[in-house]
Amino acid sequence: MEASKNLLQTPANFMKVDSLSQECENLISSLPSEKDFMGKNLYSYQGSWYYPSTLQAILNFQKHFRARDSDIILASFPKSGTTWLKALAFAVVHRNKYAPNLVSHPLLSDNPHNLVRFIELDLYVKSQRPDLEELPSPRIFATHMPFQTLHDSLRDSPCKVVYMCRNIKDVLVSRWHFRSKVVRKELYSNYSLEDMVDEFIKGVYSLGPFDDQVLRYWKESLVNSNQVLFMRYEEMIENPEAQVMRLADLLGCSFTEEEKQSGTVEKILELCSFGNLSNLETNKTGTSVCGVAPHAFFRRGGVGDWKNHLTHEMARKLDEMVEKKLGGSGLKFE
Ligand code: PAP
Repeated sequence: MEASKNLLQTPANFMKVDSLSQECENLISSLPSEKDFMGKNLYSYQGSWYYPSTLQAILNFQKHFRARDSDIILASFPKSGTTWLKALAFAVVHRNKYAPNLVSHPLLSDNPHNLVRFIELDLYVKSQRPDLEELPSPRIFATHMPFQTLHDSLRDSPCKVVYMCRNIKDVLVSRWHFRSKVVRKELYSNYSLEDMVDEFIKGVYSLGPFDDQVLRYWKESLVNSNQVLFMRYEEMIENPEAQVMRLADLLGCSFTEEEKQSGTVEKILELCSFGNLSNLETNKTGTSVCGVAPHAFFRRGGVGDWKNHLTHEMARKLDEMVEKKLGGSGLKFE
């Protein structure tokens, strides 16, 4: 705990240095290891890189989680629109209980990360066995784990998985700004945006690599479209009504004609919009159970901010890497 306080502006759960089980210690000693941008150890487990506390949480999850068929898992690579997806899924699924224009709607008084909690960055990092049995169905959880790690723990449950994907260049720029909000500057003062680009190219960074994760969820959504929905941040921006209807369809709560006519879809979109959420007191000054102040999850939103930050060469390197990894998969980024 003390160590994390020294590193972070806010005590984000994912970097906490808590005690590890013997099982986790043993596992770690057998895993490939690399240093992150602050010189902290990262370990490669089932195709992704983690800090020890996250790894411990994943082991807890894999051992103890019991999926319900009605569960909904929101998956994403960090900075791909997770907060937005959490808000939308919550509003869509619970719209009969909480009408989107309700003045006491939970999304107006609490932040999306408290209403839809992260599996490995919140629930299972705080407790080896969080009590999830009391939660009413459908339960909604979120994760940044890759499909292979998540899937094993679902043990053939047909529960729904929604994946939100975003252009790698906007993801990187968003991550860059987010990092400056949660990690003290002096700990990476020599570390440039170009270094982050190289980190992405190499694929060694917390919760990375991006391309492997995206590709796997993409393929799963193609072969198992009844269970896995692949959404894109850019499509959400371009045609949000159609995308929210896809979301509701997959979650088994399609909008009725009456709802469509009466503007329920639009009201949900307005409730969950960047403009609305980012201006709420709860998201400006509140706290979140995942250890990061909610305002850090709202910057500017939208598509293409990378053009204001990345040089032509940085963008070229990222495009080349994506083309190499995702070329031929049918998945393209502008
Ligand atoms: P996480 O994966 O770490 O939980 P996530 O919510 O994916 O974070 O990332 C935050 C990004 O989503 C920010 O993007 P930016 O840095 O490019 O601005 C944030 O602004 C954006 N975001 C948050 N809420 C919304 C929303 N309601 N609509 C659109 N974009 C949003």
